[in-house]
Amino acid sequence: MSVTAAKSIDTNQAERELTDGFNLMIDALKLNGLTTIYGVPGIPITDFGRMAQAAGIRVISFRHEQNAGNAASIAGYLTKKPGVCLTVSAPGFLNGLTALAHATTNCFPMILISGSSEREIVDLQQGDYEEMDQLAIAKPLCKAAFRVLHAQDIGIGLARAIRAAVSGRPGGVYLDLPAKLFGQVMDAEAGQKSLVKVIDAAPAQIPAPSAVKRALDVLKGAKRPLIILGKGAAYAQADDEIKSFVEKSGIPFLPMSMAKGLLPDTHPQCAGAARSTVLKDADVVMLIGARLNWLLSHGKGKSWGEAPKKFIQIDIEPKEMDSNVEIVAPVVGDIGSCVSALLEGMGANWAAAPSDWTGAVTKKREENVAKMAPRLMNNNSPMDYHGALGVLRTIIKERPDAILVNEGANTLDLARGVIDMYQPRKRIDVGTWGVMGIGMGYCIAAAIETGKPVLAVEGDSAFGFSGMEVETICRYNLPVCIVIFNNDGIYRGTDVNSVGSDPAPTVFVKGSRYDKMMEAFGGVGVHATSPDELKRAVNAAMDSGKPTLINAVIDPAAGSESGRIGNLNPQSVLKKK
Ligand code: OXT
Ligand code: ADP
Ligand code: MG
Repeated sequence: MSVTAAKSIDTNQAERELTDGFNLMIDALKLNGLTTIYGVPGIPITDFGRMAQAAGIRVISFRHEQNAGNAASIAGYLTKKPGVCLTVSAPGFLNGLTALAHATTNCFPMILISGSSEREIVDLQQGDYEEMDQLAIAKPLCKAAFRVLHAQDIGIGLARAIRAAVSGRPGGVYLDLPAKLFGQVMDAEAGQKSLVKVIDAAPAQIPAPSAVKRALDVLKGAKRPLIILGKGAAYAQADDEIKSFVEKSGIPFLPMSMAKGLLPDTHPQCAGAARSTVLKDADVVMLIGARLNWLLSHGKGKSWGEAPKKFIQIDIEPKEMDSNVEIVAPVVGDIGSCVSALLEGMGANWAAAPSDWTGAVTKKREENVAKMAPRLMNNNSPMDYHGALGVLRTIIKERPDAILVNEGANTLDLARGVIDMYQPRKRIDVGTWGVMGIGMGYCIAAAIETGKPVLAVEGDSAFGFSGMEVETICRYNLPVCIVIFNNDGIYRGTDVNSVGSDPAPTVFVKGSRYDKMMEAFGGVGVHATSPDELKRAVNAAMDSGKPTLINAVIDPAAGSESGRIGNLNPQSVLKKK
């Protein structure tokens, strides 16, 4: 029975209990274990948030919907349950939509629930408060979109949204709830009966035995095999199976950014520090939960070298196969089931990968690690990226269960290479789009969903996209330590405008003190000018669990244009001096 169901007298004068759209939606969420909502209140969902909180749902109120949406998306990634974001109509909905599209692009399960204006007025375009045909706008940007018009359909509506978000390839789902729905009253017992507890929301998808055999045959014939682990493999939470498979095969593995830590970066088979070599020289590449998109140069071209390659791909989405290059051995299914089947098919006498190949990869890796090591030990002031990252690398080594949030350009690309990860799903970053603005939303959701300490390594530009949420972090007193790599701008702080008094487009106020922002809301602010100071401040923050923001002063000349992806940035050869 609904917690707050009202009593009323029906036409037959018999007393019966009533419920309404507010209560049914809350009951439906709770019934399905969706007990956290990330959002921004306002018309028509203000009371819904209050009532949800009163009913035991954790309601985390943000300063901007995009950050709430990003929080919901990463909650989905971390938990395999759809993260829920709640927005007001039109502008709030649109603010959340970027995050919904981001969730879909990254294959994170998320449900954006938005209040909306009255259908009758919207459809006649008569100018309702925050009028917008939200369902039509959301549709092309998400995996599925639904609208509920009647209270008795709330249960089915939410069930459809949950299944669409988590089954098959996960993604973002939009659920449109017009204002009138919330106040609709119905018989409480019938209302309870209308709710649906979703059973087996993401059913196992078992690969065909013939596909497994084909993949193993290709792998068996490889002289220089490589496994690429993507964030789909991390999402699948098949950590033990993946570890057993990789170790039994003896094949070098390359983790994509968010798959770092699925097996430790220090694992003897990890080829993260020999990336160019393994991509160029491998003859058989097995993709596990990774797409051959721009992050892997579409599986062709210079970075893949001259030698012909054979690709094996494990993915839950059949249409992913052959999307960029031919996949000679597609294995379609969920990663847990696929990897288990491969393991079983390998039997007891599987020959480990050829040792001349694994030896060559190890040698290259050790050379690169040794080359980088001295750069990480400098104590320069102002800091360069390597000096600052060297201390953060040690801190994560000492605190492997902390969650690392990372965005920026140089701040992202260099942190990815320098900071080793040791446990699955501990590194969360800009993902498939390379989007700035995920930072604070990810910090908040990571702290709330996992209860672990969070360390955010943020470019000063990147931080600006979601910086106001430091108030949210303080309000909920979350164990989040934000380190801002402050180089006075985007990529570098050294650009000048040679023709006028306006600043160049890539630079910010010089010598900004982001630490004062945190102090404004009662958190701890620290200004760090050397790696030693940075180390002390981060350790103090991680020990205390107090919301902390460290303004780490980085040499404005230290970065490069677009970090490691400068090749994607077109430059005019005709530009004026
Ligand atoms: O093998 P080789 O020799 O090649 O060496 C590789 C590894 O083997 C080696 N390595 C190691 N060596 C030693 N030891 C260890 N442990 C080790 N590990 C690795 O190191 C190299 C490099 O390895 P990596 O990184 O694996 O390889 P590589 O070649 O870089 O990989 C290729 C990629 C493509 C997979 C990789 O680069 C990647 O994942 N890149 C992601 C890039 C990305 O997404 N960038 C973000 C977008 S940039 C830009 O768009 C920005 N904007 C515009 C904007 C955006 N994005 N969004 C929105 C909403 N609006 C606007 C903006 C505004 S960035 C940006 C702000 C930037 O300014 P900030 O102030 O925030 O940041 P700063 O730059 O710091 O100022
Ligand atoms: P990365 O950016 O790390 O390379 P991508 O986001 O490109 O990773 O790829 C993730 C892939 O993982 C997607 O193609 C998605 O369909 C797939 N995927 C997600 N979850 C599962 C799962 N449980 N089983 C199989 N494949 C999955
Ligand atoms: Mg910067």
